[in-house]
Amino acid sequence: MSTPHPAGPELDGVHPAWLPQEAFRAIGSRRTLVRGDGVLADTVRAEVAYACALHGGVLLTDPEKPHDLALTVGGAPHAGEEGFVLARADGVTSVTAGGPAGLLYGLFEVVRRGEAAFGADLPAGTHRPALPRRMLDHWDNVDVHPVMGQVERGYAGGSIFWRDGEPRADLSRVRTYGRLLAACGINAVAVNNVNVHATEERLLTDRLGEVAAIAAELRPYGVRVHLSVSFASPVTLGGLGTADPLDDGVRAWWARTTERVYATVPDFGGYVVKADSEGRPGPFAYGRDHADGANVLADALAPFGGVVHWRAFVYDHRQDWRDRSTDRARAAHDHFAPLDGRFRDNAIVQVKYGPIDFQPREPVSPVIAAVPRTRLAVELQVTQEYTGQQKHVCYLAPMWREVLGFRLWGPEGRSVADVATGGGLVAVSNVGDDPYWTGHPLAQANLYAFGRLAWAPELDPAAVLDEWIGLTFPSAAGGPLRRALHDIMDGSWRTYERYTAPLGVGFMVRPGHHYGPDVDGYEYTPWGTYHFADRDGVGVDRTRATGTGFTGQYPLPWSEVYESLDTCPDELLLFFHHVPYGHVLSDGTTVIQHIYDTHFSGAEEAAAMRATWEKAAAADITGEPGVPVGLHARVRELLDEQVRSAREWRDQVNAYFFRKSGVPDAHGRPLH
Ligand code: BDP
Repeated sequence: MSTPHPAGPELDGVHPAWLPQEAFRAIGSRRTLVRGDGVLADTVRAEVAYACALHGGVLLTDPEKPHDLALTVGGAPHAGEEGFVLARADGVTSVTAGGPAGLLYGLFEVVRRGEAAFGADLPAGTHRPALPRRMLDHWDNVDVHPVMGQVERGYAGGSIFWRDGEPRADLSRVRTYGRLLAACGINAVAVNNVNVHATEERLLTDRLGEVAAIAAELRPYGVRVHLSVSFASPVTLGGLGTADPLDDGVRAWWARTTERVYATVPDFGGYVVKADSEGRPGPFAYGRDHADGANVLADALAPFGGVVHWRAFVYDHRQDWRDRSTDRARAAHDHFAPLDGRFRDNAIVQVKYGPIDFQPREPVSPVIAAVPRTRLAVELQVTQEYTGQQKHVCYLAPMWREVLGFRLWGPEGRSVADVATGGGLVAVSNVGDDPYWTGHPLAQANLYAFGRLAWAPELDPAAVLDEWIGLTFPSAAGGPLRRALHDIMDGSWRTYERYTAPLGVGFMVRPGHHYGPDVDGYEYTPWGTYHFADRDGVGVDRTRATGTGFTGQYPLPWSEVYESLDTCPDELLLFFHHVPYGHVLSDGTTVIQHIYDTHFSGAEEAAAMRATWEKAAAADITGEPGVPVGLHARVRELLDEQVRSAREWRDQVNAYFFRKSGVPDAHGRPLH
């Protein structure tokens, strides 16, 4: 179908992210035997040949020749298509893969381990992904959208697929992207925005060739392509009078259209749909529900083994803020819990991790516990829409680790990751055509960590960061840089949380673009994102006793834990409760004093991050082969902005709550 990477994957002017040439030294300086057929095995051979050309080793195909590393497909059926067994004995490291994809992932596991893969003997260990689909959704537009630009919520330049309405002529960067994704375990990409505008709609029909061209670049790295489609397509593209999912003509249109997709892209992954959400068309217009809607697409995809990812992000964005019964947090559960059991087997309900919208702190969405007879995927946001927009360092793996490990039915019950084994883990991509891929060079770690946690949700975020550092800065990784990056990044999500909206209340961002503070920005809008601060207190009462009843959407023990002020975790207090400023938290501080303290310390921590980066630079990290000078300067500039912005957050939030409450800071610090 397609040839593997023809040559070196380095691109002119583009930073090679976590696979610079140096990362291949351990493999590239050895004798490696590769056995297997097909496009993925060819990729592995090309990768090994490339590494050997760089570092003087040899690629072998004859098993009789002595070798240091053997990469073989077959002989490990228990590892599954994507899994492999890794061992070292008698001076030979071996990867025995369950299928060709396992060979590719096994290769990158050896790359990750570097010299350690060729050291002491290693008992045979089976590696296989915990989640079947590990997917990135690109919110890329084909045309430049007048408000959202080329990439909606994109903070890394333009799209790597499209530019100004046209496909990019040179897709070699997409090939390199596929390589980076394979190296952290990602196996699926949706190439266009969930908000499917007129031009993007046509990717499904007359612009399908563009999708096929992208698929051809990603295929050698085991990444399948998915497409976001509009529910209204039978009308807008097919010229039918209706998109009613129960209409025979509509069903036939989806079936025909999907057949053509597979004729063009035989390994096409499936559709992603945002329906009846923020103005997108959906089944409600025809009096149908979301199971009806998802199933018509699922039926069209089923003969070809495709899946539809149907998003549960369904709510009314024009609600009346005075009527608390319309609590936006409730919406997804209200819509989807009653539909459990009605979705086809290849319809996957894709649920954002929290009930509102990718805030730095939310409780886990109750929908994840509410549809046991439905295949479910959890959606994260790698692009940092609400977490500093890739101007701020905010390493998100600790948050994702908490979400994935959250036990929905209490300590003995299943975790979010367990539930997601039915569908997978999805995230909105943070990649664009920026030379560093992600705008902020350190934001690459989020992309890498997403893939690794989707493969193994129990991984320790600091260990994942360590892997990323080792793979990204192999020459400098043993020195002060490793320590400096841990100091800056390990705790950066909590730092961000401290200087932004307090105690889980969320959404104190500037309306529209969502960068920087505006405490009341969304307070009187219809979007359903409120903090209800007045002179006496703050927070949203979502209890059953006196509030919106949202706590009742959780199973035990959480419905009770969140309902009670005595047991609700502090970090989610204002998400679930409206409390007076004098309410005392578990550490003995009042809510108002906690707001002041965290905002002072958060802004100080941001300044400390900048100092750490400067100090590490003064030691020995500038200049090749450590951290390239350009990268160092980019991070420094961005840290300047982070420090400025963190102070702005501190001052606005503190001043706001001081003026509302009239309570001074216990330590006499200025509140502006
Ligand atoms: C919100 C974004 C918006 C997306 C929406 C979604 O602000 O741009 O379209 O999520 O997930 O967070 O569909």
